[in-house]
Amino acid sequence: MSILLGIVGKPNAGKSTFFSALTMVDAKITPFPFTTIEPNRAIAYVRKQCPHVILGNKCEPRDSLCINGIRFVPIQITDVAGLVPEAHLGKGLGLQFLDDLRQADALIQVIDASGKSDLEGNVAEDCDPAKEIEFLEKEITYWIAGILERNWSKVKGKSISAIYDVFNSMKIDSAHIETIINKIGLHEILDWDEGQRLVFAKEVSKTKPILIAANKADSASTENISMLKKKFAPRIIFCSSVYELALRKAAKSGVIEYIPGSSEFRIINANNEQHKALEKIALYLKQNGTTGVQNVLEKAVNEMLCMIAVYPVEDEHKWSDRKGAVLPNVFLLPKNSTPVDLAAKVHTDFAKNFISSVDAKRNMHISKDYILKDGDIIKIISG
Ligand SMILES: Nc1nc2c(ncn2[C@@H]2O[C@H](COP(=O)(O)OP(=O)(O)OP(=O)(O)O)[C@@H](O)[C@H]2O)c(=O)[nH]1
Ligand SMILES: [Mg+2]
Repeated sequence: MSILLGIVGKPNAGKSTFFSALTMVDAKITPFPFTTIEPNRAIAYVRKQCPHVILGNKCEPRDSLCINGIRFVPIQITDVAGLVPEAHLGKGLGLQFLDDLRQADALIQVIDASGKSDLEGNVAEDCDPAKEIEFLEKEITYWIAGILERNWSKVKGKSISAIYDVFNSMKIDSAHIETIINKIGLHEILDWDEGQRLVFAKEVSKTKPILIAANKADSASTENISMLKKKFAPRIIFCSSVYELALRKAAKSGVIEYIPGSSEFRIINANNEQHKALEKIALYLKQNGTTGVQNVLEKAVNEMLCMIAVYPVEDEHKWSDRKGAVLPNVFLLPKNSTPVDLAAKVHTDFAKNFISSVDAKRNMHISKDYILKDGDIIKIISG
């Protein structure tokens, strides 16, 4: 199963714009709250240096893309409805729709750094974007508490292993739950009162890491930007989803040449109006490096989830599969993965019958406990 990132935040923050910019899937975007009701889900790509550059031979990716030596590795992202304060009391669309995020490995909260919309997503002036972050954390805790409440009658009076299943379905493993229970000193028999269940939910909510995408940075004041940086660095990245979306669309229609996430673009064929709009974006890129959108995704995958890209091959000399396709596949694995973990990703039988493995870059055998590194090219030898 590939990685899934969930996009959350208040209405009108630009979640769907952020989602579209990353996936190029048309999602409904309007300046009004609650535009998105049903979740959007699609593929986005994280960038990695493609090792074909070292080899000097062209690669033939099957499960990913390679543009100018950059490998684009697919992951999934999902964009859901907006969340408002007191959603747990039924405000806005409530909390139930967050259940679409159960399978998310991590969350990205999109906030309106410009402060030009209130917590309900209505157009306003001088709103404090930091408030968005505070209320969302609280609602996420209530969401998790709600999941526990809905299952409580089934698990009440049993030993803790009874709630492992509830949270395994949220990609939270049993070891985490056990650590939390020990940390907050709860009984291992599920006889907790409501207050204890809420304390537990608060701890569980911390296991879903949240990265903050400070969106609409193109129209945010310098005061807002420095305040947000001061309060939330290093888990905040500033971005402009409208600019990233505009660049990708312009590239798709041949107006410019632009590689997603890069710090520049080249105009090919633009009319006056397009020139003007592109000049504004070029200025933003000059001042900020990139639009920041792709950086959010990559920080989530590389730094929050600590994933590395590994390339399995069958021919360790040509870095190819049996048919000669160079570096056809790439897998994202959590750091500290071993060749056996890679084998399991390729095929369960592969891991079961694992014999040994070769590091193709160094052309040497490696032990089955070897800790894989980002960019490794590995041949698995299996019985
Ligand atoms: N200036 C600026 N406006 C943006 C940016 N991203 C989105 N917007 C605008 O913000 C408004 C809301 O965008 P959406 O993407 O629909 O917001 P949402 O968070 O999905 O909203 P809901 O689905 O209603 O929760 C639209 O008018 C967008 O054009 C940005 O980076 N900069
Ligand atoms: Mg939306």
